[in-house]
Amino acid sequence: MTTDVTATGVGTIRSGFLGGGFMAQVHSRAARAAGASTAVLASSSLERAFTAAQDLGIDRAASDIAELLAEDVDIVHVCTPNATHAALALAVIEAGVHVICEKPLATTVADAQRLADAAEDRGVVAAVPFVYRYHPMVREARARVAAGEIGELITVDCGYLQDWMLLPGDDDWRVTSADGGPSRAFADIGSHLCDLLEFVAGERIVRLTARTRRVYEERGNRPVTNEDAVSILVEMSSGAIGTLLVSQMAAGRKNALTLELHGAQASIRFDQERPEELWVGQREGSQHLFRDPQTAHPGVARFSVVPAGHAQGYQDAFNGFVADAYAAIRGETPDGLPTFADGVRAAQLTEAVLLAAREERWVDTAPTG
Ligand code: SOE
Repeated sequence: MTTDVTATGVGTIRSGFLGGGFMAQVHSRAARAAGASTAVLASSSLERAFTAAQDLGIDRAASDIAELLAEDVDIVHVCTPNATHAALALAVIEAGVHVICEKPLATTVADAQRLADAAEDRGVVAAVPFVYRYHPMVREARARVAAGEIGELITVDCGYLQDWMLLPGDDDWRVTSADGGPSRAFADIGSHLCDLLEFVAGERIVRLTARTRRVYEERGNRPVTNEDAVSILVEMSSGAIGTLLVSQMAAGRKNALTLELHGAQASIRFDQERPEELWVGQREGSQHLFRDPQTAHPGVARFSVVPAGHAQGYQDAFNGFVADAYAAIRGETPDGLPTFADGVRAAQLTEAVLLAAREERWVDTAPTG
C-alpha cells in the first residue's frame, strides 16, 4: 500500500531563482535537497537565464522577474548583485510570494527596514542566508554558551579572511558602490562574522569603532569605491570587549571565518574551514571536540545530516538553512532561522562601521525597539 504524502499538507514547493552565478548554484542545490521543484530562473537576459537554467538543471528560463512570478512559484531566491536586492525582494513580497534574499539585504538601513516591514505586512517568510549558523558545531558552541559552560564573556577574538581580491588585477562587480554598495569586505563577509558572533554569544555588539583600508584605487579600469579590509573594536552588551579583522586580501586565507569567545571559565573556538571541530579552551585540559550527533547538546543533533566522521561542510550548512526556510513556509518556526530582521541588523552594523571609520569615532550599535 502507498500513502500520499502531499495529503498531509507537505506539498512540493516550487522555487524560482533570480541570478545565475555562484550563489544561484548553491541555492538551487539546497532547494533540490529540501525536496523542492526548481521551477524557473531569470537572469540579466533570457540567454543568460537559459544557459544558467540548463547548467543548474532548472526547468524553465524567464526573461525577467514578472515572467518568473507568473510561473506560480511559492518562493523566490534573490541571488543578484547587491544593489538590485532591495527592489527585487520588494517586488517578490508585493506579489505575496515567500523570499530568500542574499546578503546584504539592501545597501541602506532604511531600505532593509522597508523590506522587513513589507514582509511582515504581507505575512511571507523572508530569510537571509547567514548560513554559517547551520554548521552543527556552531550550534554546539551556541548551546554551550547559553548553558553557561564558558561563564561570563570577557573577550572575543574574531576574523573573516579571504584572498580573492589580493592582486591588483583581481576584479568583481562588488568593487563599485553602484553594484556592490558602499561597503564591500564588511557587507560581504564581515556581516556573516557579526551575525555569527551575536548568534553564538547570545548578546549584541553595543558599540564599535573601525578602520577601513582600500589598497588599490582602480581595478578592471574602473575606480574602486569601497573597502578591501576592515579592523573593528567592539563592546558587547555584557561588557565584553573584542577585535574583529575582515579582509579580502589576506594571502592564503580562502574562507577563514574564525570565532573565539573567552569566558570566565572556558574559551570556545570555531573555524569555518574546519567545521567539524570545536576547541574548548581550559586552564587545564583543553579539548578538541568533533561533531557527533550521539554526544551533541540537546537540540543540536538535528543539524547533523550524516553520522560522526562523515564530513559535513558549507553546502550542507546551506541546505540546512534552505530546509528551515521551507519549513517556515509550511508553518513551522525553526530555531535560529536568519530572517530579514537579521538582514536589517547587518545593514545597521555596516552603516555603523562606515560611519566610525569616516568620522574616526565610536558608534552606538545597540538595537532599538
Ligand atoms: C564571497 O566573498 C563569498 O561567496 C560571500 O559572498 C559569501 O557570503 C560567503 O559565504 C563566502 O564568500
